[in-house]
Amino acid sequence: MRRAVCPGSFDPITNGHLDIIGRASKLYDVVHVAVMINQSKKGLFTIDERIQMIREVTADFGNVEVESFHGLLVDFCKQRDIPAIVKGLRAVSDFDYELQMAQMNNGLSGVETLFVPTNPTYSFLSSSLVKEVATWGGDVAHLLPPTVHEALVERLAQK
Ligand code: COD
Repeated sequence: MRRAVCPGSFDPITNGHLDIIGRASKLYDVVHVAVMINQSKKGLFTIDERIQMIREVTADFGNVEVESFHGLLVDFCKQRDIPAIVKGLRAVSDFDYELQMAQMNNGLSGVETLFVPTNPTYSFLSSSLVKEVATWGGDVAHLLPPTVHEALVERLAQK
């Protein structure tokens, strides 16, 4: 059984994330989406809300499992016998930090990182930018799965 993990904050999941998870799901038997718990940073959505949204929008792929984790990603991988991390690369600016993390993770446990070039449609896209634009009334509907967009609009209206 070939397994890989797509890790991230996913606050919330965007079409850029979804594109990478979908492409990974064609390459591996099982793709674990690992939602990082960051105790020092309060997100817009709770971890459970993020997991629920990701489960909904990845259900059709048929081989995606969604869980949270805290601590080191390599420990998440070790516990589940996952040999590969799949990351999307948006631009050269992503590369420096991603390379450092890939080399550190490989040195810690031997896990490999595979980089998938972003779909050019989403190369500028990040969860934080989407939240910022939406906060000021900008239209981000085309950048998110519809259910996630609805949840974002609703959450921002409560603030
Ligand atoms: N197009 C393509 N891919 C994208 C896009 C896009 N538009 N947006 C995001 N992605 C991909 C990237 O691969 C990105 O890495 C991933 O989705 C997650 O993105 P975010 O923004 O949701 O998540 P981050 O960047 O906050 O996640 C960072 C990690 C959780 C991956 C990292 O901090 C980590 O592994 N932490 C665990 C602790 C650890 O092990 N630390 C040591 C590292 S060496």
